Amino acid sequence: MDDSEGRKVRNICILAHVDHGKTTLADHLIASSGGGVLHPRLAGKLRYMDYLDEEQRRAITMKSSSISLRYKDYSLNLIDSPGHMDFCSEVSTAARLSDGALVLVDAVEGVHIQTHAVLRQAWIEKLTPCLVLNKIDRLICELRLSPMEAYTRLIRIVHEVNGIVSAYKSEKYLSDVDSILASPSGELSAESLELLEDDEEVTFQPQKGNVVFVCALDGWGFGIAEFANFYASKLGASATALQKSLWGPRYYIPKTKMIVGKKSLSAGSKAKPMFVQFVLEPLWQVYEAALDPGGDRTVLEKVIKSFNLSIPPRELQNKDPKNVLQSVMSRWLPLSDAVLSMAVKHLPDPIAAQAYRIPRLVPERKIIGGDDVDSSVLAEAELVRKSIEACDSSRDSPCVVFVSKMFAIPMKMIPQDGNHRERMNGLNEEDSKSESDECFLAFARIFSGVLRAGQRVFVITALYDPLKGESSQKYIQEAELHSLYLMMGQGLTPVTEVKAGNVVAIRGLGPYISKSATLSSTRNCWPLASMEFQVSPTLRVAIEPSDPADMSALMKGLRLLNRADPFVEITVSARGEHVLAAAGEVHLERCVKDLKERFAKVNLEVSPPLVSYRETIEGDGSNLLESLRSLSLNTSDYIEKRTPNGRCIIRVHVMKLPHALTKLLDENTELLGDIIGGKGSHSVKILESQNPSLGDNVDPIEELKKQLIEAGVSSSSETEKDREKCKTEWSKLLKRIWALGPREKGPNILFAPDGKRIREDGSMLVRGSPHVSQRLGFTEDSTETPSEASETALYTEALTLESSIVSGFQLATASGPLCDEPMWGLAFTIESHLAPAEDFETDKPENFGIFTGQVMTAVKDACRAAVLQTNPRIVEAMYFCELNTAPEYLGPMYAVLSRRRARVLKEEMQEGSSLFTIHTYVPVSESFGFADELRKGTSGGASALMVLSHWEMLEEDPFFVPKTEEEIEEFGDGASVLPNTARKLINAVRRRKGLHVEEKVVQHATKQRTLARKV
Ligand SMILES: Nc1nc2c(ncn2[C@@H]2O[C@H](COP(=O)(O)OP(=O)(O)OP(=O)(O)O)[C@@H](O)[C@H]2O)c(=O)[nH]1
Ligand SMILES: [Mg+2]
Repeated sequence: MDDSEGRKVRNICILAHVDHGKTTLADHLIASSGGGVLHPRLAGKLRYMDYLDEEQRRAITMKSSSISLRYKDYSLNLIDSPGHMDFCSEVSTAARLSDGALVLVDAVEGVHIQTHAVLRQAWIEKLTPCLVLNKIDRLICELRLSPMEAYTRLIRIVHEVNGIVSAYKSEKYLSDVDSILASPSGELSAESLELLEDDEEVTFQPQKGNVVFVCALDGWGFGIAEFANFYASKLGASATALQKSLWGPRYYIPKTKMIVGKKSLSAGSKAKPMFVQFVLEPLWQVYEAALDPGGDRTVLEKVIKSFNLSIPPRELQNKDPKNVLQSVMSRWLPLSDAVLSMAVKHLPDPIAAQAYRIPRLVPERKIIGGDDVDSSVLAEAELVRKSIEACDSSRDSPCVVFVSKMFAIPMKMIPQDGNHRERMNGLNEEDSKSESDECFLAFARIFSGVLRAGQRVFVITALYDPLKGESSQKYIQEAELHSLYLMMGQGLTPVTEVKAGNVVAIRGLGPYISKSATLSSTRNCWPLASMEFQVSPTLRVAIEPSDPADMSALMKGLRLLNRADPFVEITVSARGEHVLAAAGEVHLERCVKDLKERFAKVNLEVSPPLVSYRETIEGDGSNLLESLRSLSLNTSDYIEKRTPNGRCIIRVHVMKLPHALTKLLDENTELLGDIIGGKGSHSVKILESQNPSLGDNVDPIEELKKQLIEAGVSSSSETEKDREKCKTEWSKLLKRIWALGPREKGPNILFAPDGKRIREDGSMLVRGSPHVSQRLGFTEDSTETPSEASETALYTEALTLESSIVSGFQLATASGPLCDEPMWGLAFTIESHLAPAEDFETDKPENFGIFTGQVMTAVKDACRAAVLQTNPRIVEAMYFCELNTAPEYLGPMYAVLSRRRARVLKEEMQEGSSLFTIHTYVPVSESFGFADELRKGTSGGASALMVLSHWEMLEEDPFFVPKTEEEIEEFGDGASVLPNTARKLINAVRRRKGLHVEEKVVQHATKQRTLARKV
């Protein structure tokens, strides 16, 4: 195999918080190495990669797109990604196709919410990162920092970024929000500066060469190496020695020509760190010389002379000092050289990268037992995996490609080559026929082999398992590819074949893939692991055409949109509405615009956002022990229901689960679903968990079990004795988990009742089975020892009723009593007693079907009634929100926050600048139009970014009516009490769902009368 070609490839994505300058940086790289698609003078202004109208209009990137560049003899695929939270799914797409990442941080704004998120994404996908500190010019011109202050600021940012990465590395998994809340507020004492010695473990170190300092707007930038080389001859030191000392507390003593550490400095010495003296001060001088009205122009000339820069005199005579400065700086320290030389040196080639990314790409599978496994299939699948690991680009190796998203571009943008026109006339042109204006392309990377235009491939979805044979066939299709294109931003260059390790756009997969997929030349191939998304689409609206006759156009449009946008979700609600789920307001707005103008081309009505809620009961579940004691049904409140025929009596008790437990169940629904659904026991076990929280080599099931036990106990009890007691009680209870709900994997638990099977009156208890406990391994498979009871017909009937009870529980937890929203964090114990059939004449065997239905309904009603009786509460979703504002806008900003029921977590002034950063929680229901209102209220002076954070219970009682004297005094006698927030939310949902709403239309007739004024 010829490696040399592959070794010269780099797949790089640019990641950063919104507006930190990714697209501007990409512009300069394209201008210098893009083969002339972008004129250098336009670089930084054009934002070439933002070719969608909407992107140019809003000046933010909304999708990731790639461009092929040539630098020296390297070929680079550069992927620009969006920084806005709404489009973070595009970051996942970009990260999967790359091997290395340029992580940008704005030197003025520093680390932000999305910086955390992209660093995490890079870490999950095992990308090698390099750090680019951008907007250095703002430190000089805007903040007017001295070189020494700028240095402290830069050190702090590098330190902070390193802190985030090391937290991920040490497998201390933190969600985005956790990591922001946990991070130190950026304080860095003088002592800790001392400790910034070279430590191999630290990821980003300017002296290692993986950090560059740039100004993307003006097109200049440098790493330490540039300066080290320059000073080597001047100071008579070796470049390597200088490289090591140009960052951190190293000082140059001119007298002795020695480089010393801080300790060796004589007391009172005014020496500055070498980075300040040799790097920043000259920069500052050039800026002052050029921009200050009385600046010393000779400094510029000195720079031009000593670096031998050839600048056309015309540019130097430009009236605008900024242009002169830019001409000098961009030639002295060209941005693209600094960034690209770092990229080819520090970022891995695909061959090196795939070797260690393989556990993430194709997790290793271990065969346990497995007599039914076809060994030849297994051998080939293993071979394919090896070939991916080696990034084998020889022609006879299997071809494996990962499609990370589908995107639509207008048909007229597709280059029309001869070969292509031929195909247009052919029979195979499925997508051009049905969707004549839009063409779907797959954004993909070849991981092994060679992909050719026109090749036949298997399209494999994530659920495919080659070992399962027939039952897995529905997850695999065969397709013929059309053309392959190298991407140049919007432009496409047709190519006939592409080798492993490259990024490509593929045409002809439109009908086969909706979001992402694996392509393979052989059936016997594992699908590549799915990507992980930072958030899920949460903003839901119902959509309908303005003219009902356009329904079919809308349906077609929705189908196309669903395919063209990897992150949008289209569903049909129970009431028959078409519901579109987007990641946020900006995303939603773009989706609607796309629908109107490109995909459906009809006028649309968009409903106000549909917000989801949860229902629960009062309390925080912290006193588990207490709840456990009251669980024994006799001592506590329960709801009793009887089936209409009277044969079955159902008693339901409900209690609140500890918060930690609810959260755990909520976060692990997928894993739990797999375990309970039976996947955990399959002969093939995925060794590496997809969940980074659980590390690389931990069995996810074991880990989950451990956490389940802890979550139950940790919340309660002060004393050690109580703790122990609670633990024993809780572990007993863990052996009784019958089901989870809703949909068998939600955050609500059904416990099997504990009691005597046969009561005195001859009725039989439906015991249920601890099905979930067994799956989780809390209890053995317990087939009961047969007793005489099991012989009877009553026993058989009781067994049959078990599934009705579980179904009733599932229905109840899926829609609670307040407003038919799912329940949250509740544990039910359902005790059903079945009386012998003889006592009921009406009960004929053929009626048994009806009877099971009655039991299901009774269970559902009883569960809902139990919740209603136990002080129900509404739970709402919360956003974690980061705001940035100048001090003069703090007032208006707080006004907006309080109108939105926001809870402020912290307010902090950013070190070295006058900006404030505020962290708050904002209820999702209050978040619509929030960013807009904020912008208007503060004349654009404040910006906000939100991530979905958690569910939170509203303490307010939705049914509150003042009863005691004090309450009546405070709130009035009930007639004039305004509905509280909880009640308002519930009513809004009920009204939307067409449920009955108890409301007085005329609230106070007397008051209304007084409103009429005599004229
Ligand atoms: N002063 C200064 N401004 C810069 C610099 N680099 C970028 N900008 C400005 O920052 C703004 C955002 O730049 P973009 O390149 O669009 O940022 P982005 O990271 O691509 O933003 P998204 O794609 O929306 O996340 C633009 O107004 C740029 O002109 C810089 O080095 N100095
Ligand atoms: Mg951008």
